[in-house]
Amino acid sequence: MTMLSPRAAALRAKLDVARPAVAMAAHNPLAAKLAAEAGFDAVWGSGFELSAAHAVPDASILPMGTHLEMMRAMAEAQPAPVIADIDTGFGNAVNVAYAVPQYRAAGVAAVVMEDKTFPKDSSLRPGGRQELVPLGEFQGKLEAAKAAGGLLVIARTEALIAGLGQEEALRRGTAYAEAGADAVLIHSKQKTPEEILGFCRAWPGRVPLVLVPTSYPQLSFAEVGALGKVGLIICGNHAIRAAVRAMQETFHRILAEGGIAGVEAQIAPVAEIFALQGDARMRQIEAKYLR
Ligand code: SPV
Ligand code: MG
Repeated sequence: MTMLSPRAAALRAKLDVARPAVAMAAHNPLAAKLAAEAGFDAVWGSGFELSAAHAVPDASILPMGTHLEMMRAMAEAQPAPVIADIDTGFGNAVNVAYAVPQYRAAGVAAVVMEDKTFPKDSSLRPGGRQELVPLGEFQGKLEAAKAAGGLLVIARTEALIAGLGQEEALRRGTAYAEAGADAVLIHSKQKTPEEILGFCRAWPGRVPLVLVPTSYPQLSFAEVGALGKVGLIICGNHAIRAAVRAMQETFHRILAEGGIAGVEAQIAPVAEIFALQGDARMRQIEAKYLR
């Protein structure tokens, strides 16, 4: 089996159930770089964010290539491990067997694959279509993903999202760990953390859990750490939500004030954007090679 890449190994080392790693969502390389600069342990290559950035629903609308090239660009732009959200794996186990090596080659440290049917619907969408594939079928998909080697494979069960209850969620999570998953992502859209806390307490702890606390934001990272079961917390969509509000406020203010002077103090200076573009590196290249 191919050895873990350095960034995959670094991510694995950070999946510490006593002190969970924290990943921030990103939808482009700039957001990924800002997440790494802020100090997040990893970057979440969110399908929801990328879909939103294209102004389409998170429902298997964007082609795999669009997501894959964004993950590659995000991995190139900054040093933190990228965790790619590959949704349902773009089809069955055969599709997974062809897709995951491409993600490995793109430099991602981990893939997260969920046990919903293809095409998927967003887990958080009110009244969304939440149908799961049979447990055995998803084990086959996980085995196909693991066979690629070189990266971590995180299995995500949508049993709670689909309303199937804790017992089914535990049955699936356990079966996915047995199929070789390096961690199990358990998702809930309850507005309070009781459902997820119940699952975490009942989890036998065979592999670390992963949480995406979007719906129950009152649960702090310290409280998650105290459970001793969770290795990774994903901030699922906070880059795109922050960007949307910041752009709306700036755009409205410019039109309302009839000029751009008023927003000057609230937006990033142009010099900061040059720095984020890697201007320092280009100056070195210019000095060395431009004659
Ligand atoms: C994503 O960010 O794309 C996720 C998390 O998969 S959620 O949108 O909550 O399903
Ligand atoms: Mg997603």
